[in-house]
Amino acid sequence: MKLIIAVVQDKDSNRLSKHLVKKGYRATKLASTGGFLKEGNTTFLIGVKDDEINDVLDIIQENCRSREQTVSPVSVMGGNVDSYVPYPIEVEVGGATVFVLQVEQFHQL
Ligand code: 2BA
Repeated sequence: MKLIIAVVQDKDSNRLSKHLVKKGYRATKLASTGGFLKEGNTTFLIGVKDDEINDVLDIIQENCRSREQTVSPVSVMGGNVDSYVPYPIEVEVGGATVFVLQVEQFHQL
């Protein structure tokens, strides 16, 4: 068994969870915050059998888009005067950042 951890943009999270449920996959959604932008995103925990990984990765890829985001200097640097950059910057966020971990044990007690 594997645990897929996927960080996705909030805008994609409802569509992704709908498609996961439709295909019979169980997932937990956690409200999370990106360390760089300090904005909300959604982290999915998805426990799957080894042979289901590629199918779930496809579902994630189909339902998560990458977007350009303009970030104001203050929100990036958290208002730190020493590291202040006086112009906005563009970053490309997502589709999804995905980790696949080996699960040692799985219990539902
Ligand atoms: P954030 O940390 O808020 O990052 C948002 C986007 O800002 C990133 O998009 C990337 O394009 C840019 N970015 C992040 N750190 C940067 C840096 N040090 N310098 C320049 N640009 C930077 P993504 O790479 O698609 O990441 C989207 C979200 O996925 C991240 O939000 C974070 O919540 C998560 N994530 C990405 N890589 C991760 C990692 N290695 N470990 C844990 N979470 C990660």
